Amino acid sequence: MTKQSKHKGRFLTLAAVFAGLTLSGAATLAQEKTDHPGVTPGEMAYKGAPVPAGEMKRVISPGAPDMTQAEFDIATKLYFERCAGCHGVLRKGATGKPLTPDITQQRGTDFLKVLINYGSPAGMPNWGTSGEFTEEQIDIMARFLQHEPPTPPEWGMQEMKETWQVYVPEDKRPKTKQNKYNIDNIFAVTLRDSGEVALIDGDSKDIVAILKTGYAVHISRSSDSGRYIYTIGRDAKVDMIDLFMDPPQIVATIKVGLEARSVETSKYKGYEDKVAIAGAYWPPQYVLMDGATLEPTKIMSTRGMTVDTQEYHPEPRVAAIVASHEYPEFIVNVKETGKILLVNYSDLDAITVTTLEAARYLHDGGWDSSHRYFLTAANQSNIIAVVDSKEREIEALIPAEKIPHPGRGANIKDPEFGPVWVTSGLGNENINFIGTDPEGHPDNAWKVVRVLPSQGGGSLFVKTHPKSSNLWVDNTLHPDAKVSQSIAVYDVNNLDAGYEVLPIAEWADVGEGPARVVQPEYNAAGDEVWFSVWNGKDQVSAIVVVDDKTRKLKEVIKDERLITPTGKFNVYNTRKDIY
Ligand code: DHE
Repeated sequence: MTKQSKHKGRFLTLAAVFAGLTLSGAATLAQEKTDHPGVTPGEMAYKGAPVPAGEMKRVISPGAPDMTQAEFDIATKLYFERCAGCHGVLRKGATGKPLTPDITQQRGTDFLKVLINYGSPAGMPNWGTSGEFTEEQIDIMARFLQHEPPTPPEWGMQEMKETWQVYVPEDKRPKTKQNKYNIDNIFAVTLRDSGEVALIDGDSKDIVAILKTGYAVHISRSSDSGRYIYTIGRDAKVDMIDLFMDPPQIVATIKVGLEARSVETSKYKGYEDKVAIAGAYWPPQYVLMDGATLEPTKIMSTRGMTVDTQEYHPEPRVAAIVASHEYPEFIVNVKETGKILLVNYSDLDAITVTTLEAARYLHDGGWDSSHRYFLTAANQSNIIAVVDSKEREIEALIPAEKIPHPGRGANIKDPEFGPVWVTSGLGNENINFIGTDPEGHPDNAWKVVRVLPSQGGGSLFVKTHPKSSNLWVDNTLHPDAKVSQSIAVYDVNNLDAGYEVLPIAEWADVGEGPARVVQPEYNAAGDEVWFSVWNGKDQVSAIVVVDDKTRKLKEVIKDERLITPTGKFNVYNTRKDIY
């Protein structure tokens, strides 16, 4: 364990060829140098995760070079695995540039081949020189990009109903808890590459159940009562787990699209556990479902105009969703249009949607400590948008440092500035502290009042707890293993003293592999912090439990079934929005 003062770690400009690679592959490449200063390997690893392609029709466009069906199939697969995350399914551009035929045909095959081979300073990875794409694949991709993009199928009520299954009807479920677990202290742990979720008893640290879910579950959210956990797979499969059963099991499932990241459940008084919502990346839509059965009731499209240039966007993906505590509403981030929707679910036959104008490209976010203000990152605009859920308006758009990435953020009482919400960043080392108390501390509200350096860039998540005086900051995607395998912890009462570094992966002793440390999560009592040691699929991973007061190792949870653990969601903290 090393004590460090303000350490200015720098994000290196290294090989940026991670998209779609396995974690161990990515780690090897991280050691290589690149001449593309706009790219950080961490960012590429993060944005470029594979997207399921699905069935698609071949589109032949006038003016584009010939392709065989076999070549088209190869290109479609490569595009969805490596390119769609940044350029969008329809190639309208997101964090990557637009790649529509009007642009690509002008550039021509030779230009595109060079671009794909060498990459660009603006952030395009060097797919050829990195050895990721063969010469033949580059030629195929250069021709493919000059054709109209093939469109994945839509996914409406019929498809949803066909995939909807209730394994245990409501009246067959137990009326009271049948197991011995303190369900408020259960953790739902994403096992990313095995398509499973592990339920771990926070008291005994025993694995209660390993449940087959959607592919690469992204998040889990608890119902307001804490009885149910809803998970969403990257493949848009929602699974609903009943924690009253012994052992807890999946009672209903539905696929809400082809690709998704968000799920939430109603929390407004009188509507607890009643309505569930899932947001999809493809098709661009969200669906309201019955909270007890997942029966889909209303599907709402997010296609429409962008907030700034007011141009039509055919693929605005749904990012973070939270449930309002002020109204029977969900707050829905629409990434590409930069709009935040307040979706009122009080009358499902007459849904009202209030559209707030924020900034592109909305991603993740969380509540301030009063649960009135929702703070969310518009990460390519380097802005934190603040929604006042009571007045139902945008309270502020706050400039933040490059690529803010809060997860749900962390709420602390800053000794100098009062209540603040904290976010770290993917693009640089800065941790931003934003004042959130317009009444008690009006001069500090909605401003970045403090910036602290973390260990470097590539940070994904920060965490604290109302009962703790620690602020934990990961650097999961930092290219230096020493940094990505450790955690920085700050004393909230003495922030200027810098941070202490805890060697989490070393404590886990998992052997070879990238062993990235990701996403701190507290237990229900707020006296333990859990970290995932996220290794390659065929390597040993672990969860490390640290005593919050002493910052000493408390337990390492290792089990051959814990394959690639990433996100962890404690039932109590998730249902009460405590972070
Ligand atoms: Fe996430 C939250 C999207 C990559 C782990 N991630 C979110 C949310 C969105 C999102 C929209 C907010 C959901 C909400 O609150 O309703 N994530 C994406 C991506 O589009 C992206 C960049 C690429 C992809 O193809 O998925 C991506 N995310 C990752 C990872 O590579 C991570 C590190 C590992 C993994 O499991 O895939 C990862 N994302 C997480 C976690 C959360 C999350 C653990 C929830 C954090 C929390 O504490 O709430």
